[in-house]
Amino acid sequence: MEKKAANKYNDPSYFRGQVETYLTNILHTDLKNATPANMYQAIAQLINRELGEMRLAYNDKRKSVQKSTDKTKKVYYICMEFLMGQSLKNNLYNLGQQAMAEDLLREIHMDPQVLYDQEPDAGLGNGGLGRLAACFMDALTTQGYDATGYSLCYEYGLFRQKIVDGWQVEFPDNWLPGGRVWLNPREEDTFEVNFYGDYHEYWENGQLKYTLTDPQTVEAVPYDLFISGSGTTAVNKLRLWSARSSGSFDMNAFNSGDFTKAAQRTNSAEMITKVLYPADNIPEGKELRLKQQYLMVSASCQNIVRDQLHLYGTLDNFHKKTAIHINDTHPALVVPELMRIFMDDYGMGWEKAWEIVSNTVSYTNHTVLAEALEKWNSSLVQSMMPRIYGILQEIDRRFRIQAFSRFPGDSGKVDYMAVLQDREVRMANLSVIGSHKVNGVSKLHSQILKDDVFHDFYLATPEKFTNVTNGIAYRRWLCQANPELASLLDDCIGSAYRLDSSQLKLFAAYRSDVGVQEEVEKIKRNNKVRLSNFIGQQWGSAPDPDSIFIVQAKRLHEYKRQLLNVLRIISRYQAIKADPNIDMRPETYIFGAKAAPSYYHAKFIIQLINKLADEINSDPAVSDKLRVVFLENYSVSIAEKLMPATEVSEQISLAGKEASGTGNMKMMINGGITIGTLDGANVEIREAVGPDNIFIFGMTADEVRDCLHRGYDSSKIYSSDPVLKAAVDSLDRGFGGVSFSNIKEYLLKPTYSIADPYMCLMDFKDYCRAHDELAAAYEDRQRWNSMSIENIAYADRFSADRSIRNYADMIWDTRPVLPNPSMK
Ligand code: 26V
Repeated sequence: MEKKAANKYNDPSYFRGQVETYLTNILHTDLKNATPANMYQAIAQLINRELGEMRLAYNDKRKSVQKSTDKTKKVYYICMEFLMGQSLKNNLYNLGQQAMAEDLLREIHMDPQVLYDQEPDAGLGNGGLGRLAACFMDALTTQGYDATGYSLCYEYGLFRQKIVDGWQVEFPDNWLPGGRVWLNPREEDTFEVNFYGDYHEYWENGQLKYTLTDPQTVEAVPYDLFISGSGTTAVNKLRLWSARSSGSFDMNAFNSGDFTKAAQRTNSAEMITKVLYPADNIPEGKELRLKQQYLMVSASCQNIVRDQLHLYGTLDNFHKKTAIHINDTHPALVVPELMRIFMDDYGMGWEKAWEIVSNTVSYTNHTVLAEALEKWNSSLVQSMMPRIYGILQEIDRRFRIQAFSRFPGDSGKVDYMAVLQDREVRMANLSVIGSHKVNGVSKLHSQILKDDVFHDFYLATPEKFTNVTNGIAYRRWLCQANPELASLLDDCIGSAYRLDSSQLKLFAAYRSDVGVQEEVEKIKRNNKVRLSNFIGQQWGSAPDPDSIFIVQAKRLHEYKRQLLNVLRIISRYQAIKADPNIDMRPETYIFGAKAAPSYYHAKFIIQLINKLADEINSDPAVSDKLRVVFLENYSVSIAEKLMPATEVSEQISLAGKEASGTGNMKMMINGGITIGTLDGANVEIREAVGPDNIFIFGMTADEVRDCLHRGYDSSKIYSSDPVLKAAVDSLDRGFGGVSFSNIKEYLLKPTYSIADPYMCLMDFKDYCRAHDELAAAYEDRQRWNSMSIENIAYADRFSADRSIRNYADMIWDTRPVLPNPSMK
């Protein structure tokens, strides 16, 4: 009762009145005439205002809790990417105002979905890493942790993908016009960040001093995005820095009439946050990217230190009240930057500063691919941030002394672990050395970090290493994306699961309940119809909802092996051509994938998928049995339509390469059945559902290592398997009029590295075997539906809420400042 009165926004007539006022005063229209775009704008600004008021009230609460106990900390989650997607529906859901808003829309005959679709995705990330950060903000807030996310306010998010003649073409993603409503500018919290300049070190009274003259100063202007939680009055924020020139113009140039030159300074500063780098898991060692990293890091660290001093007036308890998490190595410069601030701005000595910094910072690794481990050219770092480089040299020097005493005489090992080596700055080593905890994102991945990637560090400091398996914001990916399934769960197990994911397990009791099985099947079919209609509207040809929907949606990368999927589809195509009367259920293969623009080989695979789709879909002899769909511009909002409609979840990376995967969890919780390798979180999915509710195939990570060790020869496998050989050979003639001999060569000839480096051919036969078993299981509708039910139920452990509690307990050592009253 008190709660209701406390929030006027819950009152439908107040809500409606505020929307009407905005429509008339700002947009000069009214409820009768408002377009969906008008309504989106009006409701979104209202919700943003509501969140702002909640934030104000929460600020007092969280600060007083922080000051009154030593058991809570402020968590800062720093990440170059937050792939937020749309916000309106999520915020309405979290605030419990979705029904009220949708009632108002229905009254004016507006389809809520049409309204939600007005909102552009905030595509400020590439894929798994950035989406994880977004899911974590939801879990942090819902559970009442005091947390702030820091990132960059890219003017352009991840490129929009168009497919032209099968080939990926990139277009700018100008998200701000529609997305700006959620961004709250905070001019007054602007910080200055220095780049370049003349740097000189000198000794004075036995102390090393320095001068830095004539740096290029850039302003970092913050834009705050409020993060709502479900069933709570807590509101956290994601602070996005936007770069701006500190002096408006180069006045000398301006006065002498050189206007272009005068504007250059402004332009080059503003370039820093112009666009998100569209590469994930492939090297992109560009100067501008390093500038992005340092801008984000320096502004965030200055802000964090100022917050701390405002609240406590001292830095002495910094690591007791502050946890700074670096999400992958991109923010690793927080280590030297905090050292710089503590020493240069607050006169702290090295030892004390190091003690505080290394006990504050923790680091998550998200990839084991050697080529994706970040390294920066030393001279680039030295010229762009000379003081930071000076500090890196000292970190490196002290680390080497320590490492030598741990591994006496083994200079090879020490060089390998060092920060500065071979004229490069190694960000992963810096992150491990500067952190008190390091974690991987699934059990297998964390083990590989200990055994392999960071083995020597593990030997030296085993207590640093731990695991936190990824999780997803299931209120978005299940409750909002699949409302029919969510309400079936409400009916069966009660609605408590919506805040306490462990309750989801109760649904397993319904595995043999024929009525529930049929409901699950019906809901899946409804979702397939919706997806099929969407595909039809967007690209002209709707797949048959009675075919089985087999989905592989993720970034395009060799290690994820979309090519393995394609080779099998080709063999299916050939089998149907050879036997037009073959008895089979129609199959629809759905792909969603963006390739890094510079990743040529990946783009060829996209073209292969699209050309194969053209040929199969237009061949009347097969098109009623086989269909291939490529979802152009795969994004968070397309994923929200795709996950609920997925029946088969393809998670087929080469074992040992996929750190975790999170799409696998989203499909699972929507009742999709996994066909996959024992890689990343698939291992734990199998543990959760048991071997009968998943289709596992292929080599294990250990077998992959052994096989490579013995010497892998793909051509032997090719020659000994006629089905595989025919599929590979068909690449020469190609599809849709385009030859893909280059891909055949990649599979068979050791041109750049070994042939078929991700071993598609090796796992092909077992992959086909697993698919055959899956097809048989699908025909037994009861069995399939009960598998589906168990997958939904046992997805409970892949909740981001659980991941965040693991981080809080094992890594940050903190507790909620405002425990969610509805959570246990
Ligand atoms: C690395 C690099 C290297 C330099 C150039 C740009 C760049 C950008 C990103 C990365 C690391 C990306 C790592 C990543 O996205 N990993 C994914 O993280 C997911 C969340 O933990 C996980 O589920 C996926 O398995 C993993 O591939």
